[in-house]
Amino acid sequence: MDKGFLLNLYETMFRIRTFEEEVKKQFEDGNIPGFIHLGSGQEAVSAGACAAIKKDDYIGSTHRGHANLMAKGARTDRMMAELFARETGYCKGRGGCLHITDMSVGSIGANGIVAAGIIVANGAALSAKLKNNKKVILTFFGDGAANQGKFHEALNLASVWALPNIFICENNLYGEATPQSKHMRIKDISTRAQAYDMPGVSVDGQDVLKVYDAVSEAVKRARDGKGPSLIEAKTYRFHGHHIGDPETYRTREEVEEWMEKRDPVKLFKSRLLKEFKADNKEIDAIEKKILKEIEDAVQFAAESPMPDPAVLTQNVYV
Ligand SMILES: Cc1ncc(C[n+]2csc(CCOP(=O)(O)OP(=O)(O)O)c2C)c(N)n1
Ligand SMILES: [Mg+2]
Repeated sequence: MDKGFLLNLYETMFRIRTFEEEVKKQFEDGNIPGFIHLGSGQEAVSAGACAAIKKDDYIGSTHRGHANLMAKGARTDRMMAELFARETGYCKGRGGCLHITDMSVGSIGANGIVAAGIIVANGAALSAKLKNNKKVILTFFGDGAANQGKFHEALNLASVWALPNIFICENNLYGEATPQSKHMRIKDISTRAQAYDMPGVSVDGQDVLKVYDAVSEAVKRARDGKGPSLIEAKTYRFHGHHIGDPETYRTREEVEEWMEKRDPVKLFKSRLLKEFKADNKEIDAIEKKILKEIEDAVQFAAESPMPDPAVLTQNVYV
């Protein structure tokens, strides 16, 4: 594999991790209002998946969508400003964590309603099919969302109409406080693909190259007009459901084990150095660049104006 491509994957994952950890700090310092759902630990899913599509393809996202958006190429300064509820944010400070979106990079939206984005994504896929422009959409959602009626309706319709929609389940083993074993009988969510006659695979979501390979295959199929696929990426969120979650439903040991042994950023960094012969200096340069980018993003957000109360109801539906 091309080393530049691999280093780019690392850069994306390191950007997501650094951004998310900084958001946690800024929230705890009182600079960010509302609720924040972090994606630390799940970086390889977004990075690997979005590396398999083109700039003008689409993504559909969730309440835990910062990583999806960054992997698709959104700017971290405008994202940070959105979380700070500033006028310079992507949604002029009206959207925040749950609705942060940048249509210019092909994101059709995050969504605070669990699984609602899956239905909306079929619309984007249908438009691509009707226009025959060969675009595809990656639709991200969680394990909890896979129990919603909307998930089943969307997969069925996408299958019947052979829509170019690649359904990506970020299975982080919990739907809020409920472990997977208590909210479904099956182990592999990908088996649900059988009901809709589409390919379904489960991959290690902590391995960015495994995610990239699986999504690339599904993308090829979708572009060839053969319809949707379901990919389940098994992953883990390092922090609570939202910042401030007391996490009474899982043990500290479990979290620490994932952080120690299954950290996708650390795992890929060590592979880059050993297996792909990357240079320590190349990696250091990437990390330095990203640390500065995120520092600048915080400064941009902090110095940006709050929305003027007189225009607060502009750019919202109601
Ligand atoms: C329709 C609906 N039901 C309940 C909620 C409250 N809620 C927000 S996130 C969440 C859990 C979603 O779990 P999952 O789909 O696994 O995503 P994760 O948070 O693990 O990324 C719930 C129940 C909601 N926002 N929308
Ligand atoms: Mg989940």
